[in-house]
Amino acid sequence: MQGIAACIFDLDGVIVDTAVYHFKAWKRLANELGFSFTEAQNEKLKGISRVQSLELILGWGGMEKSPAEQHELATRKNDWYVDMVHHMTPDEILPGAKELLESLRAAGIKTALGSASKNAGVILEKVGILPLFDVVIDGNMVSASKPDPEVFLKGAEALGVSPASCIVFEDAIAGVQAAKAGGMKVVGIGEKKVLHEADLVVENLQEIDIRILTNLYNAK
Ligand code: B16
Ligand code: MG
Repeated sequence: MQGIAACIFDLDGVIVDTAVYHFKAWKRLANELGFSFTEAQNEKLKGISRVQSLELILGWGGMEKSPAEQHELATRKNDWYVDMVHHMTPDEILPGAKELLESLRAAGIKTALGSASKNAGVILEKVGILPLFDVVIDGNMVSASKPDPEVFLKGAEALGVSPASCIVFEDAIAGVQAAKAGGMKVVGIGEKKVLHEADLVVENLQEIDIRILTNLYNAK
């Protein structure tokens, strides 16, 4: 049997915790519009695109905006968010992520990023791990959001490997579903009771090594 050809990583919640910056920027926007925005609401936006996030937030605030106004609001939020991520440092890489990427490279297993974020490239650059990815597929390159498998299938295609030979790492339910829909094995990062559709769930990437991945890959 052929071994694992590639690992594909989600960004927010797997490699870095950008959710804290999304929260600050969305909260500022909601407050400027005159309503509150909670951390619990922010949880619901994980893995969801910027446009879909804004639609949900406006709904929670009981507001309707024209497409042009929505575009202006999303841009305003993104400008604040981009300002914050420009100050990110390598200290913000989540536990185990860099070590796993390095060990995959040493073992000849390809790596890709598969993120909904249109800012993925700059974030990887700021935290200093862009060179550890063979391919980056981000929100600028896909038309369908997770749970559609497009982002992961494009990653496999760009790497020149079959979807069945890939393992995906995801922290969002929609992302786990996207990987399964693409015919890939998936490791959930987070809570078992939330990510029960994943093939394996761990708290963080420190718990993962190539032996564990090989066992997972070879299991039915
Ligand atoms: P942007 P992921 C996602 O990242 C975030 O979880 C989600 O909260 C955000 O709305 C989305 O990226 C789009 O981000 O506004 O930077 O394009 O988990 O798919 O890496
Ligand atoms: Mg995520």
